[in-house]
Amino acid sequence: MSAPGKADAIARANIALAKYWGKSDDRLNLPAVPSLSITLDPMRTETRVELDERLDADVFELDGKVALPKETARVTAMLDRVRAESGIAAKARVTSRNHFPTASGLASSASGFAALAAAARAAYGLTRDDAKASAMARRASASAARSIYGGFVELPAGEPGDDALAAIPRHDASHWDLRVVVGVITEGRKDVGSREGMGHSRETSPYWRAWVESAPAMCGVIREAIAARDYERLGPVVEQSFTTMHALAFTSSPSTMYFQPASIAALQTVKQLRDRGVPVWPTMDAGPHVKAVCPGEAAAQVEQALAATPGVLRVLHARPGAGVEVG
Ligand code: 2P0
Repeated sequence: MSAPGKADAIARANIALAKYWGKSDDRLNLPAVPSLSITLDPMRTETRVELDERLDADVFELDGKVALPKETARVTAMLDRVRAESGIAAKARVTSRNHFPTASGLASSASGFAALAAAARAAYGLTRDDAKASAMARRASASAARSIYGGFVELPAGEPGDDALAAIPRHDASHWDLRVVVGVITEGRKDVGSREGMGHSRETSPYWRAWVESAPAMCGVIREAIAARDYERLGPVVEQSFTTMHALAFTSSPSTMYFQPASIAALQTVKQLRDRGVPVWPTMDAGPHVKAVCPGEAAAQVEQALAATPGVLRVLHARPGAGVEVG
């Protein structure tokens, strides 16, 4: 075998400023709307892929424990594609570790599948090709396509059938010192997962069509505002992208509501800060946590105010980070 047989990769989480919510092709996992995110430090996943001719099936260990069968099945699905492309049939041992601050409110699937795609391609001897790794990561989890690249990254909407769809790096991490301050809200019931939630929105929300029609313009403004480092233009659209996405979830039947009372309190904190002249706008994902997006110089004030908000357990501070690193 000419493959090195073993490779390591590190990938970071990301947070979407323009949200992805809903698919145009379920089988190929293609998004119905474009999204744009910041790849984040210090939330990262480290993954090792080691080929082992003696194995009859892939083995996946996550954070020191053998993973659940359904988690291993998603890993095997990706490895099967790498095996098909490389022509090497050997199974692999995959070891993955998340270095996330405790209950960060940020999903590890994006960094996890990005690190896996990059490590697996290298271990099976494929030449580094970030666009291919991004498309492969997208098949597993669309947000993972964005974590292949650092800084500010866009994932266009996919036309059904376009299995090559990959993210596009717009600017690297040094382009703009934007910060994301996460207000971690009380751990309560388990939320409806993103995949299930977005499918339900597409099937049942009367606003689905309006979302698909309006999301590209919001993403376009966000793209332009980032290019111009224009925070005044960026902030209101970042808010509108998440409120429109949550309106979709909220108006699904039965309703999917990700907000908890403390989410509202944290959103009010952000609004009050802004009323006092602090540049800060919020976003939220498929969970109750509030993520405040602000320029670096405002971050300390935002952290302090969010930490003092009733129901906010702790506050985390993230900044633009690098794309996938393969070793
Ligand atoms: C995003 N989210 O753009 C949006 C906003 C959550 C809310 O991408 O079904 O795990 O695996 O492609 O990528 C999370 O959804 O969904 C997500 P699948 P994924 O960040």
